[in-house]
Amino acid sequence: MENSLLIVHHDTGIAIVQFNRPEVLNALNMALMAELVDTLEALDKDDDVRCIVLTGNEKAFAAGADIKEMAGATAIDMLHRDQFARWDRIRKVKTPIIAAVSGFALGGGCELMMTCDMVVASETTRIGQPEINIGVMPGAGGTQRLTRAVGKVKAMEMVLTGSMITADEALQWGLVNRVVPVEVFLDEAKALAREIASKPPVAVRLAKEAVLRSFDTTIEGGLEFERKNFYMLFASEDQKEGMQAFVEKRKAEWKGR
Ligand code: DAK
Repeated sequence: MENSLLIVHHDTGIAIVQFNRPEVLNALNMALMAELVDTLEALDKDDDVRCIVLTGNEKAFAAGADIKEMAGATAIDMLHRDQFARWDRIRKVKTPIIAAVSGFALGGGCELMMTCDMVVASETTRIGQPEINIGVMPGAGGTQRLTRAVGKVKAMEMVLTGSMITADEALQWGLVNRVVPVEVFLDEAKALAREIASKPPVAVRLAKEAVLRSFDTTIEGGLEFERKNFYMLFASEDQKEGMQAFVEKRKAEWKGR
């Protein structure tokens, strides 16, 4: 499937979704975001897709929301467009999403990266929340997800100065899973995606859901949720198969049921 704003490739068990606005460093305009959310939701319903890789190109994952599109808007325009409601739908995608990041991941690009479940970054990655430099502030998780990921003082510095951090800093700060040479960042992300795609799909989805729940609940509520998901997996054929295969010392064959 190929069109102007996104390119989607399917590989065994995984899908790769690539932003396709290289001329503006993959700035996230409304049309692209609409297409992205629809695409992710469609892939989420496809049983053959068990992990998604979201990527840009070597120069930019995404340099943020499209400033030219937002520049003249009033608060009421922004409210009516409600383009940002779409961002919440990404959080509800049950299939794991890996961001394969290289170059700029700024503003909304950084926020989108943080909405993903894991991040493979190239050595040339530059991450930041530069909204302060254009008279606004982060609006899609840059004050919340970033703070939870890196802590108050580092988030405060990034948000109040708009300065960018390097891939190595992002690794040290827990924003990305690994940093690899630029030539292989997409391959590494795909390899991680394939590994996840090889796991029992129902368990993967319920485990992702439980990890994400930790952001929205107390430890007690989260542990309760985790336990219920754990019990629920005993209703799956894959649990029976996985444990039986272990006992019989053979490789399990997952059915996704
Ligand atoms: N929007 C539109 N165009 C952009 C862009 C952007 N964010 N970033 C880059 N471009 C365009 C440039 O205008 C230029 O286009 P032409 O002039 O050639 O037509 C082209 O991409 C190449 O950029 P540069 O010539 O500037 O390239 P450089 O290598 O010199 O500089 C840069 C790269 C990334 C440092 C620079 O382009 C830059 O500072 N870009 C802006 C970064 C930025 O401020 N990003 C934050 C935008 S605000 C929300 C959801 C999301 C958001 C808010 C709320 N809710 C759910 C409530 C998000 C807000 C934002 O992201």
